[in-house]
Parts: sequence; structure tokens; C-alpha cells
Amino acid sequence: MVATKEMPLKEYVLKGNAACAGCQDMVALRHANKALEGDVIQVVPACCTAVVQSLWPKSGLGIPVLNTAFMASAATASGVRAALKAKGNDHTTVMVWAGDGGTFDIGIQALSGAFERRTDFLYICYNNQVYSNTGTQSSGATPIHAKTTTAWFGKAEPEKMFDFIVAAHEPVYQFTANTSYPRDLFDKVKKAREFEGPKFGHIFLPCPQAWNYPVEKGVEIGKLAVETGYWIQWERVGDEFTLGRHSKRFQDPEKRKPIDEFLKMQGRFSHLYKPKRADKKIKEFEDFIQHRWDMLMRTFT
Ligand SMILES: Cc1ncc(C[n+]2csc(CCOP(=O)(O)OP(=O)(O)O)c2C)c(N)n1
Repeated sequence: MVATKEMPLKEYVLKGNAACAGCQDMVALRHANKALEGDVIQVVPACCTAVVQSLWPKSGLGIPVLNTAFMASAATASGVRAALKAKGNDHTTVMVWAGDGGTFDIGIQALSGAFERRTDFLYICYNNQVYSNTGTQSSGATPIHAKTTTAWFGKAEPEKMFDFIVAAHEPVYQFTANTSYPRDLFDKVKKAREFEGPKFGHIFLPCPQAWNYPVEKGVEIGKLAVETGYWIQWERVGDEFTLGRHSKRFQDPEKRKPIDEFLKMQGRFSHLYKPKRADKKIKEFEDFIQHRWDMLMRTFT
């Protein structure tokens, strides 16, 4: 893993941008762009990142960015790659940077098409588990029982297991990451540059606005997601699956921290504890965690 002192010093996420305090998307963007060393064209659909990057008359990112319609990011990336090819440029990374709403729900058909065309690009879905930019409505990535502005009493359905949908498109490289482990995220984006073809990175990141926790607790919550087994760190090169070093020990349910530690820190789950602990709903959440582990191991190993 990259040592902190080896991390490039140059910043591509600029100071004074419009991100909220404690925004973990900035951590992800910062490290991903350091890994690509500025040799990137970033495609951004409607999402929080678009606001950060595009508030006129300034820009919050020091790299070329193409804003695109919500549903079109992967199709746009195919176009950018074709244009680069026409110019004889085979080194610049084309990177989509889209939210979970723009990936799990609205951008899924364009993503599917670009993967079928085997476009040489990196699709990053940064997953804050809601449509954050427009007021934290539920998305296909919102977990079961989380409150959102469209699920006042908690979402009734579990989140989509989107990684399996992507895996069915046979990416050349696929990974999950988490902003609480930024060096691991850096390494994976850097590694993605080595492969030609469609690549997918799924980055988990807490959102203080939507999840309702004190802004300084983002890193702690991201780590608890891993330590409770809820978020699983892994990567796949072709068919070769590797469980991430941060997740390895939590494959054993006995080693996981109690899920209460993760849920209790977030206002979006407060109804599961007040007035009393909602045992049945918390058990459903835990069952989903085990189900995801079982699916992952059964499918990839
Ligand atoms: C076709 C279309 N529908 C709706 C919107 C409004 N809109 C802009 S950003 C956004 C939320 C995006 O959510 P997500 O993709 O999860 O990214 P996040 O805001 O969480 O960063 C919505 C609904 C839009 N710009 N275009």
C-alpha cells in the first residue's frame, strides 16, 4: 500500500469549493485524482460533485471535466474515449464520477451499454446511499430501514446489490473502496490505469447531511461499516477475486462488531432505537449483511 509520504502532493480538488463540511466525496475525489496524476478527463452527471465542480464563474476541480445529463455519463465516456483515440491519445484515463442515484437507478442503461461496447474507461460510483444533492431522497442504494425524505418511517426494501449487476458485464477490473481507507482507494484507482477496457470502482462514503451525524464522525462511521461487516472491501481482476485486507477478518460473523455501533451513530436509523430497540428490523438489517457475504463468496470464490 502507498505510504502517506509517497502520496503525490499536488491537489486537484481545489480549496474553497462548494462541498458541505465533512463531505467524504471530497476525500474520494482527492485521492482518486492524485492516483491519476491529472492525466484524466472526468465525466460528471447531475450529482453533488457537479455542484462542487461547476459553480460559475469558478471550478472546484483542477482537471478537465465534462458535465453530462443524469442518465448519459457512461455513453458520454464512450464518446470521449473515441475522440481521444481519433487524436492518437492512448494514455489519458476517462473517468465517470457519478453518485448512486446516477448509477444504481438513472445511469444503469448507459453503463450497461458502455460495458458491452468494452469502452476503455473507469466508472466510479461514489455511494452515499441517497440522492443527496436534491434533498436526500431514497435511491436504489438506500439501505433497508434508513429514513430519507421520501421514506419518513424508513425504507421498506433492501438496497440493490449492484456489484453483481456490474460483474455480469465482465469488467476487466472491479473494486470496492471506502473513504475511511484513502490509501487503499488511491492504490485501486492507480491499479485501474493498468487495464484496458471497462473498469468499475464502487466507493462507499458517509454523508453527514443525509445520514444525520456530526460532521467530524465520517471516518469513524466508514470504518464501522467495515468492522460490522456491512461494507465489504474486495477487488476482482477478471475472474480473480481478492477479499480486501480490511474486510478479511469480518468474514467470520463472530469477529464483527455489533451492528448497533454503526446504526446508533446515525440519525437516519434513530427510529430503530427510540422509544425502544426495534429488534425485528435490526435483525433484518443483520440478515442482509450475512446475505451479502454469502452471495459474494458463493459467486466469486
Ligand atoms: C433527468 C434529471 N432528473 C433529476 C435531476 C435532479 N437532480 C440533480 S442531482 C440529483 C441527485 C443525484 O443523486 P446521486 O446520483 O445519488 O448523487 P449525489 O447527489 O448523492 O451526489 C437529482 C435528482 C436532474 N438534474 N436531471
